[in-house]
Amino acid sequence: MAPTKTNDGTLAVFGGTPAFLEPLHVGRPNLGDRAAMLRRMNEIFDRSWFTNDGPMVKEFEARIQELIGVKHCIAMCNGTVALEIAIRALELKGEVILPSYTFVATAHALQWQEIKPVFADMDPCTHNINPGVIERLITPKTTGIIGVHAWGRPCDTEAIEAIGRKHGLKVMYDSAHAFGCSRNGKMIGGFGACEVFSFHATKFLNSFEGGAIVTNDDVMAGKLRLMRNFGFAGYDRVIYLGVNGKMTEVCAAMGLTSLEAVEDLISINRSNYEAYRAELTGLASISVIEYDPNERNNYQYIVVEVDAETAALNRDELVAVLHAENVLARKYFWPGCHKMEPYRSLQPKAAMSLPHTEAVAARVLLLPTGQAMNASQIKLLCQIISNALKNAPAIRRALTK
Ligand code: T4K
Repeated sequence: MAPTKTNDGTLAVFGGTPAFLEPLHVGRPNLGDRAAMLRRMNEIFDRSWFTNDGPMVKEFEARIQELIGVKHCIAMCNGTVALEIAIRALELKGEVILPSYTFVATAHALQWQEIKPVFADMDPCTHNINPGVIERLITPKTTGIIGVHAWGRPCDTEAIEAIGRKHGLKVMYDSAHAFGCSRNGKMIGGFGACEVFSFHATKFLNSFEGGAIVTNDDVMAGKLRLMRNFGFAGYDRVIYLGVNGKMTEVCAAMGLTSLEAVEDLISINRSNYEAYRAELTGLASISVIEYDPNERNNYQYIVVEVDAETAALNRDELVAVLHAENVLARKYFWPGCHKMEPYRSLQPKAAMSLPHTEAVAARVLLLPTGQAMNASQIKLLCQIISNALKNAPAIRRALTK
């Protein structure tokens, strides 16, 4: 745990000592049972089987299939390559509709394959793609829709898939944030033609680097396994166009160790989330996004909205205050994919149809959680926010000096 200061509470933006003597990161990796991980590492060394569909990868895939209730899990080297392979396996081309409010990897996975990402606005209440705007973005070139379950809160899968069926479009999901979450009682992973998880170090389920495509489609699963391994169907026999998307044994070992810790991590994340809510509720113009208590959530993200119209300090000013205190709050997914290259140059007018994306991207900040945080740190962090709001005019002056 990062040590905290013992001074008089003067905010660091005014020259006080930072409240936390070491940086608090958003996305600090969580660790399952270290001894179990080391045992698995030893097994890998003893077996001398390091990658190429090894036993740890197979076990990891089987456990995920069982946990999610899906027929096939194909583990990959990371979420971005998994997205690229899924897009290719679905034979998406031309144009694909997706939200602009996502990590840039979702858009890059399309553009990398010369498919145009067509950015849809979000529903500001859910931060997910607004199904109501999708139909007007469909052109003769549209082949698919990618929904993103931002912060693990599922998209409106019924509405998106109904549009897909109506227009003959394939639907897949970027479920990078949503491992362990459910919609209407059904685990994320079972929706659309396929769903893609990320197991990056910063994610709820962490395999150092990693990802997976999950699907109930047998034919697609067969194709995905070939594509992941250069199209090999046996020694010297290549029967399909493929790439290297394989997960290593060490990553699978970490994934298995994280899987065993899932319930503990949910409980830590949830109690952090509730501590933040308790401390921040009541602060004018600040709100913490809600998770549906009737569903399974991983509570991996503490997402705070700062109402730009009424807040004493805007989001960027609050982030500057927190950074000065060694709290490395993040502005995900600012400024929106449409404002990042190459989309900014390729689609200079995209912003005109993305008002909610722009507004939400300007008011969201993420705070640290997971095993790295405890209740007293959360209390202190929230006191900094409260203190900053009370001293807004002086902070503004200090920040513009
Ligand atoms: N789709 C969505 C919706 C996604 O959010 C992501 C990834 C993807 C697709 C792609 O999946 P992958 O190909 O990554 O599997 C970070 C993560 O690198 C990225 O995985 C994640 N989304 C994104 C939301 O966050 P950056 O550029 O912000 O990373 P960085 O280096 O600034 O690290 C984030 C914070 O985590 C830092 O404050 C430091 C801390 N950290 C990070 C690592 C790697 C640690 O404390 N320890 C660590 O080992 O993208």
